[in-house]
Amino acid sequence: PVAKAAQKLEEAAERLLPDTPHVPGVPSSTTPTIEEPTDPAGTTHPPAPKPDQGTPAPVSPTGVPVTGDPLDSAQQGRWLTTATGVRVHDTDHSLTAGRRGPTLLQDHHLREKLMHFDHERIPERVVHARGAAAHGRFTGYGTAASICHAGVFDEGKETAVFVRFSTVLGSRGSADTVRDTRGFATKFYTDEGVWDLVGNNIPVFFIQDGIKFPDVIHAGKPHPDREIPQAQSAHDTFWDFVSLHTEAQHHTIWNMSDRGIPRSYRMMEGFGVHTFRCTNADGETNLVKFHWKPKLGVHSLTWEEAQMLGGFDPDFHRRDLYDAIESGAHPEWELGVQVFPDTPDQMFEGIDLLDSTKLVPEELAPVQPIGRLVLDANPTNFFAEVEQVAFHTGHLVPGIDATDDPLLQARNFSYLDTQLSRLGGPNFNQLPINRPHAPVNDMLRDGMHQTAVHGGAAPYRPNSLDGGCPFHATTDQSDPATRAFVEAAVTVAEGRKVRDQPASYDDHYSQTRMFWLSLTPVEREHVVRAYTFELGKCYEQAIKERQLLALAQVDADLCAQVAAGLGLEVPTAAEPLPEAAPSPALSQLGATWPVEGRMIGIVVGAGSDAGDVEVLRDAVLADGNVPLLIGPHGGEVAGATVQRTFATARSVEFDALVLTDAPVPGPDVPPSPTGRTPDVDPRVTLLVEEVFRHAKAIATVGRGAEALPAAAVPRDVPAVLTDLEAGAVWPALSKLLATHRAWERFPVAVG
Ligand code: HDE
Repeated sequence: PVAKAAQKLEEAAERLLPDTPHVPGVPSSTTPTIEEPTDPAGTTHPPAPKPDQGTPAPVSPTGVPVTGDPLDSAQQGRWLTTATGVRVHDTDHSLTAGRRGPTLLQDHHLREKLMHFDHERIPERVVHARGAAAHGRFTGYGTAASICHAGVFDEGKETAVFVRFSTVLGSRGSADTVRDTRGFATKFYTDEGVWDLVGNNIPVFFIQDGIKFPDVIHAGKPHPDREIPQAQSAHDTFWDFVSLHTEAQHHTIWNMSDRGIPRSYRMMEGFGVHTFRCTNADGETNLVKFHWKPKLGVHSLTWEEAQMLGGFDPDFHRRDLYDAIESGAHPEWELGVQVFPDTPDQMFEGIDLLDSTKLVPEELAPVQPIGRLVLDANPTNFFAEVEQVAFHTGHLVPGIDATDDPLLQARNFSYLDTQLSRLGGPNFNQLPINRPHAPVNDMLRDGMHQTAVHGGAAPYRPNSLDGGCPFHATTDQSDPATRAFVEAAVTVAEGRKVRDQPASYDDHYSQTRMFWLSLTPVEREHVVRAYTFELGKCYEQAIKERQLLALAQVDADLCAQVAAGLGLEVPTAAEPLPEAAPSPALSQLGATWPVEGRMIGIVVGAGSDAGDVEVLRDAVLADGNVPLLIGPHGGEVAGATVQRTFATARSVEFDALVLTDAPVPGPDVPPSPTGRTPDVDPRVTLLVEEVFRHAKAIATVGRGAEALPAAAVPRDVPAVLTDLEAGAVWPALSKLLATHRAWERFPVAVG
């Protein structure tokens, strides 16, 4: 009967599945079979470390040894587990019915792994999506006491901070070096709760009233039909907006200047932009603008460098910040304040302090230092910290308060609102990066992603069930350990409800012109080129013409040069040009600055002297900068390990270049179409040409100077130092780097 049943089964199978090559359990002699592997785990994988073998010491990109137990990067312990802590023996193979059969629904490990992966992304920030951040500490000088009683400014008081830098327009994966404003947001975890100073690297903003924010951002973001261009203002909708809303002209000229393309987050100023109100221990109020002044000075990329980096190293600023901190060059800023009397009109020297399109020149109100910020630790996990950090202009502490600036008022609504959808519920302040370092007793309960297990029965007050807890703190401000946050008791302007603005908001050009007049000739030339490039990318003639009209109100020379570049008529200014005087503090040039965390490219080849190379490297390193050896191939050259090869190096990565050889073309250089073999490797020649064109310092030792002629670099020009002793190179170079670039190398076209 068994044989009969088997035959019946075979017949049935043939009927039902005539094309099926192989019915399980029914041998078929006519269909090919595939040999199955004998080892289900696969034998082709390279050997992986075993749990009891230890793990090789990790290496960092800056060559700094990574210390600590590698097992710390695991969450807990050494064994892979499911999310519920059950140990897993195989995470590479799904549970299937036979080796070639379907996957079983029962495979919980597979389902859990995919479910979690499928939900790894959260909405990116609607603006400032692309950023990088670091931990650090802020130390008060005690000098703010006369204007502000916030404990964070007390002398010697140290407060933990987290700072996130960002671009505004681009998506999370966009390039760092685009022309844009940069965010500079600082979270102070003070003893009296979190204070967020959510600023930018430009002291003014595009609009005066927050109700226009969605409009200006819609105009700056990619066009809604094609979703291009990414992370740019060089397109029609942006220029359409700023030429129609001319209050944006002041912010726009800052963007068109070198401030729009910073060399590094470490080399940017930061500004709170709005005016805030501070209260001192006697209850007196003052109006205040916050400034971050970088220890390393304010420096920028050239436009060509910025564009090249967009391709060669889109993560340039993120890498720079991380590498500098890792290599011990901890970025520093001084926090300063401009202080203005809290007068009823909230004006200072004719400048409306509630108008965020205006700044107060430092010559009229000096920036007075009140504390120091040092960033000394990189994030451990980008998503958990940089992505999930939630800043808010409403996060204020006793002593610091908002003003009626309509831009700030709108921000106080917007940040909470956006975080609700970005972080998926109302409990984002419980995330580790947002958690205050002060005790929290908030009566906020439940909701999505609640992680606290609240005790007590009465989350309301007053109550008689939880011993009356929590209690109101006192409005008496004398004891920081017990006082509450109290809004400054200022009189609010009264009037009819209106949708209108003060008359002072109509001045859109006096400070735009002041900015232009404050720049040196080379900085002005960059502004002209930036406008010409950006408007040249617009296709709508009317928009270019309207923006030229706006420029005519700023400066006739500026307008004429941009018009010439666009091939358009120079319009006449509709109104007389506004009165304006230069503010020297607005120029980036003319001072010297400390040199730290700079990248020094050192070209080495077969003709380099190993002793020279060692002396050079050691001097650069000892002074807190990073030497990067560039050789014809990886491995060892001139007795040292090469970090970049001629194939991987590009000039934009280096702040200065040292040539220790003039290497001949390597075997990996394709033959020249002319049939003539160049004397020097053409990739080295390109390095030298670009570094020269970007006004960066060049030094040569040994045979290095022989590489200059191929790049048409003369010897007797500023910041080209030839035939130095190795020991003399770094002292000379660091002196040159203190001014960042040698602009004097080139005659400037624009006066
Ligand atoms: Fe923001 N801004 N902003 N902004 N802003 C955001 O909040 C907004 C403005 C700034 O690294 C958003 O959490 C409105 C001025 C920084 O996480 C959002 C207005 C300044 C960051 C928002 C402004 C800034 C943001 C998007 C006009 C300089 C990044 C994601 C009234 C003083 C913070 C988020 C970070 C982020 C709204 C204007 C700085 C949508 C409505 C002026 C540095 O809430």
